[in-house]
Amino acid sequence: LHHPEALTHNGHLILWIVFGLFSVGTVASFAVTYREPYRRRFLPSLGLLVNIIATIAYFCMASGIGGTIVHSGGPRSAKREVLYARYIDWLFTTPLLLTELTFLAGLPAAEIASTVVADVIMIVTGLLAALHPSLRYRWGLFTFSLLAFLFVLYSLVGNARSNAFLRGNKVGTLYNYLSGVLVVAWSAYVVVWALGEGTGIISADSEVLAYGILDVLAKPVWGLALVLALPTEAEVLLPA
Ligand code: RET
Repeated sequence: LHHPEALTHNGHLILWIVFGLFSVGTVASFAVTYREPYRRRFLPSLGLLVNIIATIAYFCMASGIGGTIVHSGGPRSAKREVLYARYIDWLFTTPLLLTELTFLAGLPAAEIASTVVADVIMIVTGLLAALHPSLRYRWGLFTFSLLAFLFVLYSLVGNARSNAFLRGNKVGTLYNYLSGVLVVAWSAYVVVWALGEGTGIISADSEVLAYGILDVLAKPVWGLALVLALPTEAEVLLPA
């Protein structure tokens, strides 16, 4: 590559569009949270926070900060723009999303904590993988990230699922649905990473589009589905 694979005008346009979608998601989450009485705002307010953080992250990326050109040894991605701002967003939002889902399931606090810690390790090693200048070591860090991800998935489909069914059939069914969508959507991030940052098979612009679609699905759509489908049995009340 003679020129670094940087975002073009199209990439920035997509980032602004996703910023717009998240702004709408934030307004919707705000409305959904504050129409609830105070004690019922725990789950919706986590979703609101996720949308606020992502809106700010997309504003930064669209307006041209939060990216850096990375030099890798690989043939396809010798120089490429990596939007590290994503990982800062994910560092806060993925724990919040997991907190929503595991509280819904009624998972014991210690297991929520270990799931969230694994998730943080996943994001931090994923960021380091994206920034590492050597393609070989990049896949080493990717492997750490993937192992942490597998731990997260294991606790979601194992213990958390059985806990959700202990809270009743309605909660179990909703949990099954939401965790199923989560497993598929989150796994798709790994595929996009491998095709984008990992190998340079897709352009930086295509990567922006793919992550944009996944982010809108995994944050506002998924979060609003959780809150709007919540049966009374599944409420997580704030202390009185
Ligand atoms: C990376 C690359 C390294 C391997 C793994 C990854 C997983 C990322 C995930 C991201 C999820 C993001 C969400 C964001 C917003 O809602 C870092 C791509 C395992 C699972 C859900």
